[in-house]
Amino acid sequence: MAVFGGRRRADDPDLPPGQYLTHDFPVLSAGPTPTIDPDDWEFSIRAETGGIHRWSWPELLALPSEDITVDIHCVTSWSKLGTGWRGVSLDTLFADVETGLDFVMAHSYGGYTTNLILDELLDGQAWIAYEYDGEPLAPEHGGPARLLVPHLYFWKSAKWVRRLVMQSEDHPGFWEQYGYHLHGDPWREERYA
Ligand SMILES: Nc1nc2c(c(=O)[nH]1)N[C@H]1C(S)=C(S)[C@@H](COP(=O)(O)O)O[C@H]1N2
Ligand SMILES: [Mo]
Repeated sequence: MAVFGGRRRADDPDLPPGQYLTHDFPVLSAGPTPTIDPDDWEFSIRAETGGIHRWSWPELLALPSEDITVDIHCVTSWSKLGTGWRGVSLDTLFADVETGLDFVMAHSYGGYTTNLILDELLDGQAWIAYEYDGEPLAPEHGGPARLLVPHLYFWKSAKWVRRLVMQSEDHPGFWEQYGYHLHGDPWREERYA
């Protein structure tokens, strides 16, 4: 068979191993899209010190925000390069949070959870995103706001994020309990445990 012609996506240096490029924006949700009235929306961070840090929707929008252009990689093998978001850095949200714990469980409206390492959410690595491509984030993509952790497989970017809870151990979240990797680095192909 001729081997000429097709450019192999796997050889694209911007693509992690085993990923292919898509120009669509697939929707992957384990359940229905929750309806969240911005008046009822809140985001919180809970640390072991008992302190709960809470933001209403207007309070979130009043925080300094950033334009973010990043590549995203889904464990089902699609990658999308140069996606554009607007949101608040987790550095801003964690600024006044005192914690000695290393791990975080993200909880979403609707019940989805995913586990993360606090150090991997700081230093410009993660955001609460509320715009995509210059528009309010669509409900099916996690609107009004989702976690954005682009250096990990996209299942870690919890849609409809509601709170982050500090935890002393790296307990598995929703997909991690079904065998997805606890960490999920696409460059190391940490797909399944
Ligand atoms: N709350 C919630 N967040 C979620 C999911 C989900 O089912 N529920 N799916 C995850 C998975 S597996 C992926 S690949 C991305 C998909 O995001 P998208 O639908 O905007 O492409 O969201 C992640 N965040
Ligand atoms: Mo996914």
